[in-house]
Amino acid sequence: KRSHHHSVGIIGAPFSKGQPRDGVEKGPDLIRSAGLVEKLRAQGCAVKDYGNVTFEEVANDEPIGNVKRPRAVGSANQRLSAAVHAVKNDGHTCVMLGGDHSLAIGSIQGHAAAKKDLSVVWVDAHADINTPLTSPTGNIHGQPMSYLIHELHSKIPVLPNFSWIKPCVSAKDIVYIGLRDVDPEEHHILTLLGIKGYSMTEVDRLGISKVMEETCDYIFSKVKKPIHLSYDIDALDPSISPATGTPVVGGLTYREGVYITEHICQTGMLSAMDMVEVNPKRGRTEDEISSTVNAAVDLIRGCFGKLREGNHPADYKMPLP
Ligand code: EXY
Ligand code: MN
Ligand code: MN
Ligand code: MN
Repeated sequence: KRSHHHSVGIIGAPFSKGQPRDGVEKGPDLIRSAGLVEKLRAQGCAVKDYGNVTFEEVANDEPIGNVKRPRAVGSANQRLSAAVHAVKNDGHTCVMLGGDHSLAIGSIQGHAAAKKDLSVVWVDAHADINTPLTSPTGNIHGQPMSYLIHELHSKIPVLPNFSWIKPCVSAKDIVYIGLRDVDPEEHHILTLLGIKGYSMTEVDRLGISKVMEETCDYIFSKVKKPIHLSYDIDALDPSISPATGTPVVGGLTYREGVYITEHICQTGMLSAMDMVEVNPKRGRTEDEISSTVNAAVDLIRGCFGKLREGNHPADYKMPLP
């Protein structure tokens, strides 16, 4: 039984320059149009929508090495970080609507500024842990974790507009779920740092309930740190969420995806989350777009108490004849 009521602060980040495909900047408003705020209120949450972060136009954003649009990404994340910090200081659980996954840099940084010592649960087909020097594409949405982890700090070169970033997560406080497209360089980093991860192979072997039980045993093994849940919609199978920039076959089912959110919710430790990489321009039909967006909304609802068994308000009174 849960009488816990959630106070949710929503911040939109319509930003796409961490990767090359446009459309992902439409994610925040699309997720709102699908009724996110109303649905969270209907399930008993107090919701404040802080609107969208505005980003500066960056001229002459030439690559540094192979890293694409570093100045725009650095600047956007600095603004997002301040916005997330403010939402946390107002006492809400923060929901950051992306936008591409490079935004996890600002979201986690802003979260860490308000809450010392986070754990990060990263649900994604990809590990997003390339350094600027290992990245095969130069796209920063494949790199955010590398800027945030203490143990990788010495491997990160200086980039314009990145000097405000201070590593704020320890390798031992991270769990990946849903991995199935990991670059060799990333696999080396994950192994070297001993980062905990449940690839789709482990999801197949253990089942999602055991994966979540182990995930929480692991992150809560010493102290109960607040959780930052970074949810990339491409963790789900593309049959459910095709409208995304880098779909990979063999993903989480809708039910596994929702189970993760229900389990994270019941820990009572969710402090901030990201919902990223919803890109309507990558959907081939209206149905593909709505399936992706509705999945994103349902995953967020699962994080804030929606149960598939049903819910009712604690003070519910049956009508009398
Ligand atoms: N690992 C590849 C890269 O670094 O470019 C692909 C990254 C895709 C990242 C998506 C959003 O999660
Ligand atoms: Mn990602
Ligand atoms: Mn991904
Ligand atoms: Mn709860």
